[in-house]
Amino acid sequence: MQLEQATKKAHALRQLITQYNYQYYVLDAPSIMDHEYDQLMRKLIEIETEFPEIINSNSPTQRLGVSPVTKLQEVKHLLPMLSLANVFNEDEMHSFDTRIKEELCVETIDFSGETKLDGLAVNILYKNGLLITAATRGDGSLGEDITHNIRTIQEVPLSLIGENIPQSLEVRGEVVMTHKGFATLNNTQRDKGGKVFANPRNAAAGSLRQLDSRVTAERPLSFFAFGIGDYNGNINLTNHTNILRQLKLWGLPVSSESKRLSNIHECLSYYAKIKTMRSRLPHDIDGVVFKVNEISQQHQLGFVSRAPRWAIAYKFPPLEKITQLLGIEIQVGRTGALTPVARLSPVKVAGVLITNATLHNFDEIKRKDIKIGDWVYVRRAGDVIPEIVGVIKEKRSDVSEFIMPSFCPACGADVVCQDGEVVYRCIGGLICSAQRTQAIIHFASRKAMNIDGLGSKLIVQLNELGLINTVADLYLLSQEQLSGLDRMGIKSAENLITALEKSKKTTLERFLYAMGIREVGEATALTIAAKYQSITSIEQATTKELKTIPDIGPITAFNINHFFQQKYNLEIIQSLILAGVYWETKSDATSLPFCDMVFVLTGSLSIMPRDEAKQRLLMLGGKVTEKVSKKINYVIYGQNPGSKYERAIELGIKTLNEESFMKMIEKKVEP
Ligand code: 9MJ
Repeated sequence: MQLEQATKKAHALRQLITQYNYQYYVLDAPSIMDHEYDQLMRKLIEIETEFPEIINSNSPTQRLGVSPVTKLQEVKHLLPMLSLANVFNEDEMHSFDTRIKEELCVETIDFSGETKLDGLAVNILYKNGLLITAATRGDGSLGEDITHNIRTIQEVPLSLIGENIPQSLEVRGEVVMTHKGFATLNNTQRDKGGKVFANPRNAAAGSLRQLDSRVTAERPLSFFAFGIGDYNGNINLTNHTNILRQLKLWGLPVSSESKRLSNIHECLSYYAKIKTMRSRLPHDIDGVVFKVNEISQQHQLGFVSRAPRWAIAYKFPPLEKITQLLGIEIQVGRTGALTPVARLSPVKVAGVLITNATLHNFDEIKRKDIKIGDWVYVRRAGDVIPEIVGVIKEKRSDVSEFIMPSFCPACGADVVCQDGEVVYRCIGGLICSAQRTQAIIHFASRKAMNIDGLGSKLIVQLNELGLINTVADLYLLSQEQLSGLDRMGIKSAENLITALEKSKKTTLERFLYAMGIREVGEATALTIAAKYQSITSIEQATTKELKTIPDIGPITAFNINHFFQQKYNLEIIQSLILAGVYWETKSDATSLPFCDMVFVLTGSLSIMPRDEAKQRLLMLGGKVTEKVSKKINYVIYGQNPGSKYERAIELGIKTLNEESFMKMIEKKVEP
């Protein structure tokens, strides 16, 4: 290829890639498959490697810096970056509305409402459509230069698209980290002994202040534009809604929740709506921002002490509060695992009174250096169990160390911690009433035997009264016994008997899951049930044989085999069957449509979780494995399929995208 041709080709590829990035990140509507996108990138890299002189810093191949910066330099914002004044209740919102109406001498005001992202505000300067610098807010006038890190965020365009691109444009927005990204990051950090972050905001801030952009590139950061600063171009932006629309047209991601609101009542309804959505959003928000929509009115109102008078943040109650740790109690689980639970001085977090928080395990107490009597930050995000985020060391006085007991608090049996495990366990097994109770709670749960109306309180009561010792005793309970219990009338007793009766008809996989074997979740139970088809065959399976099943590791295989070696467990199974528990035997495996066919799943599936896809294939007689070899019948690929997909092409194995896969499992025939 000649230089001229290479330049043209590279330019066309860059434009295509920018366009596909835009469709993916901004419009959330990808129009090509990930591997096709990867091919375009690869082609561009090839050309740029052959003709390095045509590389420019805004090429999509150039997101990563060559070497770390030595220090974050200062950057002056062209127009100061303002912060927002806050309100915390409806009265304050009404005062804000009244104040600006009076000031503007108008009867009604048009607002723009948007979520208040809880991340880090940044300012990105584009000149003639190219990203030049990016900086933190700093003191509002001077920020820190984080251009090298902002460039690693895929959804931030390195060059703008569309029409009427200003000669100079400051884009204002927030960098956030999703809850999922935050959890993954902290797990990785924990595994490699690195810094664990207290919340997604701190993680985003820490990531943006890295000197080495290769570290930032590994961090799951997102960006949303919420406004502009200085701009210079021949486009007249007259209201905030137009600005957001225009930013999106220029290729910048904008929150999809923003809405034009015509009065204070609509603002209050918007606040209420966003508040109910809060826990379902992928990232933290700490309130809602209302902005006077008309730019001319914004100018008229101006600003005071670095905060615009035309905007307000209506904050949500915080997700984190400070309280005192009164004690640490131990809960014994179904498998004997001892979980420390924090007893807290009651505190209202995001509208809910919190008295307990999970401490996960002993290691977590050590790692977070938590002592009884400490003042701690408690966080409650969405439906997540409240947890202790950290300790306020400065407030520490008169504290005591938590010591893991050597004996089970429920049954007095020894507590052991096996080498390499973080979990301490009671070795009491079924003599431990706590383990027994938890095992019965698990047996009755929805995904197991699904015994409607048999909750944990009732099970504890039945256990304490000596009415049930094993799960099989549940089916021996009489209506008279039940109606004599606390908060149980004749009608509820009758309902429970009916529910118990109904639960007898089950499936092999549910039954197996209900046994509560360590490491055997629903997916594993299904795999085993699909493979063996009968409880007798499972009982006879050796550890060696179980290990050969895809996704069953040596520990799970040992646990399954060990469980069925126990005479006591076999007796319980026998009693359950005698009590009338049954399931229909599936048809012979050889008659299933995909019998003996082997599948590999690769890439992220968007139609259904990978576990489910796997289960569906197993149910139809197929096998699912990890490695691509000549023995594989189909490779099913989702987004970012990577090397397994490439290997399949190399070996000439048939590949199926998600759509064809769905068709195949629905029709139960090969495509
Ligand atoms: C956040 N944090 O989501 C503003 N913000 O506007 C939104 N912050 C802001 N707007 C002017 N949506 C100053 C700050």
